[in-house]
This record gives sequence, structure tokens and C-alpha cells, in this order.
Amino acid sequence: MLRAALIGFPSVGKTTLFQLMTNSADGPDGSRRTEAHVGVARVPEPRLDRLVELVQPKKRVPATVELAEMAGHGGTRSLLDIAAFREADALLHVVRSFRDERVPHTSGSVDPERDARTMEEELILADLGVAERRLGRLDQDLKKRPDDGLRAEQAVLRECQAALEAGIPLRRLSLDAPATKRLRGFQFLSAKPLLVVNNLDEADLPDGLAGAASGLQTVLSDAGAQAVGVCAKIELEIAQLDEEAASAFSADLGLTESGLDRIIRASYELLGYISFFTVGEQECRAWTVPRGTVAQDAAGEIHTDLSRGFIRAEVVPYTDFIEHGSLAACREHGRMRLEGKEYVVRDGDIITYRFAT
Ligand SMILES: Nc1nc2c(ncn2[C@@H]2O[C@H](COP(=O)(O)OP(=O)(O)OP(=O)(O)O)[C@@H](O)[C@H]2O)c(=O)[nH]1
Ligand SMILES: [Mg+2]
Repeated sequence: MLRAALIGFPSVGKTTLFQLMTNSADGPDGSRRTEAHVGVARVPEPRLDRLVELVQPKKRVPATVELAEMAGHGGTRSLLDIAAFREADALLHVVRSFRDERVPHTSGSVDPERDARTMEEELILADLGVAERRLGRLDQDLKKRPDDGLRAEQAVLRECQAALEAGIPLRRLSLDAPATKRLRGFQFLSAKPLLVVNNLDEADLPDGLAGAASGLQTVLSDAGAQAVGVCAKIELEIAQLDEEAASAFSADLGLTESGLDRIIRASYELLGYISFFTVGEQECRAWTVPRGTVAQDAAGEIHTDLSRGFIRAEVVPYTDFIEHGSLAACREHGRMRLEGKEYVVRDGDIITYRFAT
């Protein structure tokens, strides 16, 4: 399951977006900066809808994304203190482009480019603090007891320190696999994939939806980040309308896809995530794994028993399933493949696991 953290400066629309994405009405309790506000977003997946139509299962279970929202006044420090942020797979940085004068801006003016840059600087500074503290300790330890593992850690941390001091986020370093592994435990914020969510003014629709007009593009390429546009407040209002009114209103504004759709799709693209499906009379269900995941690890996403007792995976590509309408028909027509542990799962695969308990 993808875990994402909604971060940003005060009053940029994080809670509004959180409500839009998780379909909830609550927000974080502002008085408790030590806890994250956590919710679950269901991943929109039209292919799952098609499978449900064909299979008519008792249950339709979408993939989910766990969303943690930061309280604006918690500051970047709270990102280091709270596990839900430290452990996030991706950061969704909400920046304000909406101009509404009734909502005061903490920096005095609406400037998404400045905000994106400032946040990036804060992430870099936070990481620099972590790296320096660890390097200090390593120095002392190495004086007492020379150790190759510690020395390797020191080397890679020094490389990080140099990058951070030059204002380069760690996600832009190309480190080899052992170095990446050594760094994993630090959960550096600037190493996390970053999606800037540009909270647009209504008047910017629909052209702003691509996310990065103007100077924001430069900030994004410096950061190695992507952007997507939303109009959180209006989209939340639309989400509360009945279907007919919602589609009429959306069409007026040029919104062809919901904000949730766009953000999730952009996050999946950014992270290289794909979907696979399990189908049966009980339930049809979508799952998310990073591209390149092998069948046995994908099984572990469903249940550890499936991974441990893995025998084989029966795989049907999505388009074949749609053409033939059922797993049995796919088997009859020779469209079902038997794959082993090392099979690399493809986007849209329908998988039935055979396993021993
Ligand atoms: N006009 C307009 N107002 C918005 C938009 N998004 C959010 N707002 C308003 O801005 C104010 C702050 O929104 P929140 O979603 O609470 O922002 P936040 O980032 O969670 O704020 P903190 O948690 O206090 O940092 C609210 O009054 C929202 O209604 C938008 O797209 N357009
Ligand atoms: Mg909030």
C-alpha cells in the first residue's frame, strides 16, 4: 500500500484536500501537533469497475492509499518527529495558488514558486541536521573501533552532507544499491519522491490543471519533482453534489477528471506503481505494487502466507479477461499463463495464487 504525506504551510488547503481524497468530513485537531491526521483514500480504478461488471462478486475492494496530513503550524520539525511522515513513500506538498482574500496568507502573498522552494529548503535543512548528528557520532565510534561497515556509512553520509550543503535534495543523487540501502534507515525527507499539488484558483481552471505554470517548473526540475493542479475547495463542493449536478458543474469548469483521480495517477506515475487484480465470486480487488515487483513479493502484499507458501501464479492479462469474460474461459482459450516466483508482475495482470499452507 502506498503511504503518502500531505505537507505544506498553514492554510494552503491541506485539510480540504485531505477531505476530498479520503471522502471524510473531519480535519486534524490543531492543538495536537505531535500526531498526524491519518486517513485512507480509495484508488480510482476503472478497470476494477469493468471486472466487477463481468464477475458480479459480492464485494468490490479498491486499492487504498494511506494519507497522513500535517498540521500547518507543526512545521518541518513535526515531519521528523512523526512516524507517519518519516515513513511515507512520497510527499505531496500542497502549495497555494488560490487568491481568496478571506484566507490570510502566512507569508503575506500568494507565491507557489517561493513556497515550493522554501519547503524544499526546509526538507534539506532537516536532513542536514540528521546527517550531521549521525556523522558526529560515527566519528567518535570510529576513533574507538575501526569498522568497515561504519566507514562505508560515513562515506555515503558525507556524500549526502555535501549535496545537502549545496542545496541538492537527496532524491537527486544517484546512489548505488548498497548506498541506498545504508541510507534507508534515516528516512531522509529530501530523498522521498515529491509531488507538488498546486491548489489553484477557480479562475485558473482548466489550464492550470497540468500543475506547473510559470516559475514553478524551474523549482520542480531543481527538486526532481512533479506537479499536479487541483482546485480543492470547489472539487470538495462538487464531490458533495449528486452525480448529475456534479458532472454538469465539472464540465463547466473543464474538469474532466476528479482531483483524487489526478493526484493518485500522478503519484503512481511519480513512484512507478502499477495495479494488479484478484477476481473471484467473493470479491474483485485491486492491489498496488512498485513496477518491477516479482510474483512472490506481490503475493506478500495480499498475505504473508501466500508469499511463504508460494507455488505458482496463474496470470491473465486484463485485456484477455475482458475479451473472454471469465478465468475459466481464459484457461480454455489458452490465455492463462503459469508463472513462477520470479515473474515480474505487469500492470493490469489478473493473478490467482496457488500456495501451500
Ligand atoms: N478560495 C479557495 N479557498 C480554499 C481553497 N482550498 C482551501 N481553501 C480555504 O482555505 C482555508 C484553509 O484551508 P485548509 O484546508 O484548512 O488549509 P490547511 O492547509 O489544512 O490549513 P492548516 O491545517 O491550518 O495549516 C479554508 O478556509 C478553506 O476553505 C481553494 O481552492 N480555494
Ligand atoms: Mg489542516
